[in-house]
Amino acid sequence: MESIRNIIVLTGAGISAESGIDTFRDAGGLWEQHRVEDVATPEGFARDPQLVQRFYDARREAVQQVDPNPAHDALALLDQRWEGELLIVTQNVDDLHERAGASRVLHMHGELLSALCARCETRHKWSESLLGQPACPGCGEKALRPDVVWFGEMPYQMDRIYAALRRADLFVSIGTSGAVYPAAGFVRDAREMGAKTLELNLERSEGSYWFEESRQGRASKLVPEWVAEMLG
Ligand code: BV8
Repeated sequence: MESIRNIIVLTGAGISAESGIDTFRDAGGLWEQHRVEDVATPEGFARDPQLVQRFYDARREAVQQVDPNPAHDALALLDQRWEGELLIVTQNVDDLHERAGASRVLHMHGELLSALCARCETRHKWSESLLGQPACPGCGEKALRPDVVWFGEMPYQMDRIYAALRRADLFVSIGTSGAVYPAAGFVRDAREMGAKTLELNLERSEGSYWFEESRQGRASKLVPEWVAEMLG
């Protein structure tokens, strides 16, 4: 594609759906099984830490039973081949982008396979349960929480994301409903800064209006097709 050098790709739960990871808002999704306020807010954690730790323990275990799908593989190929700037900003807390081989990945809402100490703020790669309140390897305090961004908390590396949005020639959104901010506002930011905008999603998202082009279908089909176009 002429004049496209810097690309920013935003991904959501839809890109991991075909790997067998529940999305949030689709039928039978996570938010049908749990009240957001109870499991994904600092207040919910303060109220019932066991409930929250069980919720994330189950997802941490589940993600280790599944594998990346062709959509993750295609983005990893683009990451390996694209000479221009590329940043994959994911709202997902799974590690499927990295397991597919992508390295230019930023987890704006955190990672399941990481524990954050609420006392010394150090992070630790973590694949086991946090329910038993294990001691923090850094300070020894029993203050480890899931290293994820809850509602009302500031997403990670926002300055790096806005810097990439400012430099982007193309903004692509994959598998996200556009319901959660500030991620849902990135398409408008990118567009206002002159980038082309493309949506790849099973159905039109809440922010579909802001995209110049919107393609509907499964990520495992749409993403490899789009990457083939980019690599020509
Ligand atoms: C913050 C981590 C201050 C934990 C998550 C402005 C207006 C209104 C409200 C707000 C606002 N600004 C802030 C808010 C409040 C709030 C918010 O947005 N509330 C919403 C509900 C209205 N936002 C916050 O609290 C954020 N923090 O604002 O701090 C601030 C503000 C500005 C700048 C700096 C600081 C923090 C939000 C982060 C919360 N944590 N996750 C965890 O995972 O448990 S959010 C979580 O939900 C995900 O990370 C993701 O972001 C969101 C789920 O959305 P999707 O990933 O899109 O998934 P969903 O199921 O909804 O949709 C799936 C899509 O895929 C569908 O469209 C479907 O059609 C499609 N699909 C399905 N299968 C496929 C497919 N597509 C292709 N192929 C398939 N096979």
